[in-house]
Amino acid sequence: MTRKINHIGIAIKSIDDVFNFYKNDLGLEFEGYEVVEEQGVRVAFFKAGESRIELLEPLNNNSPVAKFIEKRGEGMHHLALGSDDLKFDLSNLEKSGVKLIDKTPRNGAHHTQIAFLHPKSSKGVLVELTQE
Ligand code: CMX
Repeated sequence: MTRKINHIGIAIKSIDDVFNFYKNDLGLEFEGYEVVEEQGVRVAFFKAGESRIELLEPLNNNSPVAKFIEKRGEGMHHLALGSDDLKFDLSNLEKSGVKLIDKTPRNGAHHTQIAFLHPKSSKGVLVELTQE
């Protein structure tokens, strides 16, 4: 199996502040906005080849992304890798001793199913698995 990068999530206070940088300066194709209420974020997508850049703006101060920015500042938030079978992958990862944040898939943006792995297993990087 070849696992592709589905997207890279970047946490920022305001999408408006960086919109021109990604769209006009870098020339990435803007695909649209989406609010993922249950995860407390508004998301803007930019196409980058077969992958995407996902800008994450907190919807309120209680959003996990607001807390991330408060603690670590704006910047890279997570790396999302594709999965053909999320439940199967999660079960195998758990058997291998990988610490999971999500033991079962949850709804992501773009009608995806997603699950986060605990950064402890990846030396500090929040990894998401995404099933289209
Ligand atoms: N990078 C590195 N470490 C991170 C991290 C990040 N972005 N976010 C959290 N962590 C660390 C925490 O510091 C914590 O570490 P310790 O256990 O050592 O204290 C650990 O991961 C667990 O974090 P938590 O906040 O205590 O755990 P929760 O289960 O409450 O939440 C998470 C974890 C990742 C789901 C949440 O913090 C989060 O970021 N939610 C928003 C997710 C998001 O981006 N949603 C939009 C997705 C849209 C899509 O991609 O489709």
